[in-house]
Amino acid sequence: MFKNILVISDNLMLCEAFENLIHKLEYEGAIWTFAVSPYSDEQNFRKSLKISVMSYDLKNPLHIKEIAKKHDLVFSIHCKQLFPSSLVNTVKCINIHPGYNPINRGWYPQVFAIINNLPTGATIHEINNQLDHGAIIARDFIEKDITDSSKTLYDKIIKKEIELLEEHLLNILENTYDTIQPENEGHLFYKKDFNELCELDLNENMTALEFINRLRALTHEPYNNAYFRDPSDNKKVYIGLQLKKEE
Ligand code: 0FX
Repeated sequence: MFKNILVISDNLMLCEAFENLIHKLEYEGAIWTFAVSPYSDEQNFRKSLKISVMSYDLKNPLHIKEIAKKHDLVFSIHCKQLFPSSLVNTVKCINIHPGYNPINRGWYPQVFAIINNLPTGATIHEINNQLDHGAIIARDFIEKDITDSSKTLYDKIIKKEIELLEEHLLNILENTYDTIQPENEGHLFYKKDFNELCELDLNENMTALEFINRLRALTHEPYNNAYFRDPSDNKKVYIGLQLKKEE
């Protein structure tokens, strides 16, 4: 049974959902703390959450020492910093990943699932020393449709992450869960792969399907992702796609 639990995140919406789950759980006697990384403003999180909120920089060895001393379980629910070995080798750390491991490891899984026609979903896994490689506690697919953009798929994935947490949180806290090892290397994509996708070459040849997939994979309101350069002044022109199936 874990008693001193830290939830590190840069995603307020997920923290709110997680806090609701904690309140619904019949798990007495645990001390819960939330924390944000330096990418987020903790005041903003404090305004919306009832549980106390810290700020930790996972690149700071003193912060790692403090986390390891105070906590016996740490969740990453979309924390933008990597968990260093010094932390994952000392305390049990668990990640909620917005992709189906090992098929969609790494950055913005739904984007690469559309581009590469891969299934996608969500995974809860133990964190080890390699990105999104730890033993899998729970995972599930979501339905992917030709009308999905990055944003509509992402919304389905977040919903699935919360469902998986709802189903498995108590077993995790009681340390009674089973794990399976990822079957293979799957796919791993990085932020730089995403950045490269965003620049469209006006002379590139591709099928209409490939072009539609590229644009819907990069359509995620409110962000400006896909762009081409105006040949007259070299300025970026952002482009998104609207998809609507007939009734
Ligand atoms: O919190 P999060 O949804 O998660 C991301 C990664 O996908 C995940 O693999 C990693 N573990 C986590 C730490 O960071 O990130 P976000 O809120 O910055 O982005 C949410 C979605 O928004 C993303 O899947 C794609 C979209 N997006 C985001 C940015 C910043 C864009 O389309 N363009 C962007 O510039």
